[in-house]
Amino acid sequence: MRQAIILGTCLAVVALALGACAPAPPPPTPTVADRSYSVRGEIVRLPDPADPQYEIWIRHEAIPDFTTDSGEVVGMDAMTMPFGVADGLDLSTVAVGDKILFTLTVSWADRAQPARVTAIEKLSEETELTFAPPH
Ligand SMILES: [Cu+2]
Repeated sequence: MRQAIILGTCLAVVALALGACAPAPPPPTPTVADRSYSVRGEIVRLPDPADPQYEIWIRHEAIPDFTTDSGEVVGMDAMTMPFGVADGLDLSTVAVGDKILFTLTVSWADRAQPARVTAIEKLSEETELTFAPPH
């Protein structure tokens, strides 16, 4: 009797799982390989641990070889914008206003947050950053 109940429960779970899987959309196809850029900038805002987005705001210098999700090199002007933060990246050694050199890793397959900071290091306060558009 007890085995019959357990078996019945298992079948119900399997049926639910199949039902949930049936209309799944096809997985996104990454068109461009992951790419990393070495970028300099200044920290404008650190991520709020309570915010599920967990983004760092950086005023960054131009990224001349920035590549779109279709593989086109379009570059990115200097600007202030948010970036995702790689899991486990230690931000305890940096503060708002710090000049930094960071690695920006762009993974277009990650539709929710393709651009993440994967490494960060503090530059000296005397470092001169350039935010003017290139001419
Ligand atoms: Cu930008």
